[in-house]
Amino acid sequence: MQAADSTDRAAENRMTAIHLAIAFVALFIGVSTGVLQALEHGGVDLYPKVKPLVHSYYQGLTLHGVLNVLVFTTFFICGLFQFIAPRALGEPLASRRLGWATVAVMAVGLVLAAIPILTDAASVLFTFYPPMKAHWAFYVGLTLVVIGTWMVFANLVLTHRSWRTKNPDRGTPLPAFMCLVTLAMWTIASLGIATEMLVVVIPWALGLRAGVDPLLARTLFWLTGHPIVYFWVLAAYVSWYTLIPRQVGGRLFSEPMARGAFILFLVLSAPIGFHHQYTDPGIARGWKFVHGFLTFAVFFPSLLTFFNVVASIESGARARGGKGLFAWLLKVPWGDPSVVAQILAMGTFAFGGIGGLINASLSMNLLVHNTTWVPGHLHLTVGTAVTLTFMGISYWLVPHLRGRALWSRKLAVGQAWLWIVGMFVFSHSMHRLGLLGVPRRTAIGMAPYLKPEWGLDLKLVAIGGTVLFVSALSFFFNMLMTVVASREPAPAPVDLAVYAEGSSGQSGRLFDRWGIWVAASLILISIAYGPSLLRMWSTAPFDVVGLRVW
Ligand code: CU1
Repeated sequence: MQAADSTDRAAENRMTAIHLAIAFVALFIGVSTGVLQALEHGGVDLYPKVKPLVHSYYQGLTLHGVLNVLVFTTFFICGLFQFIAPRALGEPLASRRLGWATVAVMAVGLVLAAIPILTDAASVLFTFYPPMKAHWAFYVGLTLVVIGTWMVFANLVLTHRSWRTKNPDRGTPLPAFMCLVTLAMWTIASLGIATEMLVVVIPWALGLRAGVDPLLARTLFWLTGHPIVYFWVLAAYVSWYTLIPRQVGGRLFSEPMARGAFILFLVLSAPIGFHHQYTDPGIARGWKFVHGFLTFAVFFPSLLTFFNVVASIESGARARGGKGLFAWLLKVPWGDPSVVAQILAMGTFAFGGIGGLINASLSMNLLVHNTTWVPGHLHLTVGTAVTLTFMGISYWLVPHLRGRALWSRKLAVGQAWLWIVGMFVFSHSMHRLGLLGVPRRTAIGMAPYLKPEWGLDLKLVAIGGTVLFVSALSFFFNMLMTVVASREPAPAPVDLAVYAEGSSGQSGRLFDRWGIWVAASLILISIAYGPSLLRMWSTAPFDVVGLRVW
């Protein structure tokens, strides 16, 4: 068996480091405009002051959305998966050349998309709903980033294949299995946005098509736009399932259940996008109901995850001497910033999940649709469950890549708690304001319909947002100091190979039958989307001209 040698690992580490560095720069700019938006809601509009850099609230909001939820997450996940999967398989990354080509394609895409955003030629927010029309480079750039994720998937599939030839009878090691399932789900789901870009939006942005069809574009967008949330969340789950149990000194409660949950995500994540379009005309009520039902179904593997991971943490805490019904919680290693950040992220996700069920309810959605409730919800899910988990991962991964210990563990633990405090204030107020009817995606400070009863919560949005910004700054400061100033050697890395030993059972093999699960996913998508998309496509007049509303 030809295992990966240290030169392979050194090159892979460099690749991962570049992905992470780009992700952090994106996050930094994203949170910097984020705090401006929060302050604007609280009545402190700093946008006129930063005019040379950012022209308007809406350009800032586009930067915030695109950089945080599209760029930061995608680059972080691509770097993380190319680090985890080859190690779990004990193989070198199949093609280093493909790996570097991926970095190049994604970086070029990012630059192409960033230029029109920074020059205020693409202030269309991260959902870029037509007929709002951005410069073509914005769409082409984002498409290249998506293509980069497919290249990561291809590289990991090839890596898995060379592992398989040497291990014909074993189940795929759990961390690698989870990375591959996540990328398979994402690759299938991203066909929606790829079609939107290549067939509908880019020809229109280039002037090859006179008009666009907003409903068709939105439908294709949400075919990808909901599962992209699972692309982010599953990357966090990979860490919760495979690393946290070891970090707390325990073991995963049930490995077959973990694999089963991921397969359910592969099958159920995509055919549910209509829950973002309950108020859209032109989609039959019955199909909206089907998507609503399936959205509730995909809640189930998240429940399995919560149970499995919390049971694993409990086993670790009990192994460290924890006792009682809840007193074992005291034995969780609360001084380990990586553990603290991820456990707090997980706890927050429970609230995000409950809010998600409200969003997904056909009737209750009408109350919260297009209000600040929705970004309030998003900040619990992608803004905390995912982001704080990625920060927690960074607290061990960046020191490992750099070969130096984390600069300050205390600052890191404080940062995670500060994030939770800031997010609680911010998100709770956003949810409340949503129920009072405050619109999302809107510069509220200049709205003529501002109501006095919104006042306190709008102030709390500004306060919560500022606390979050301070927390983010301390994260970046710690990362920077780890890279440039830390002198102590990094502690031994988390042992990813351990699951390579434990997963040779039959259940591993059963879940490795990719063909069945991918086919099930494609069939379900065809059923849930086929009739509606066919009708939209055959009746789309493509006659809506582009608007520049900013
Ligand atoms: Cu969704």
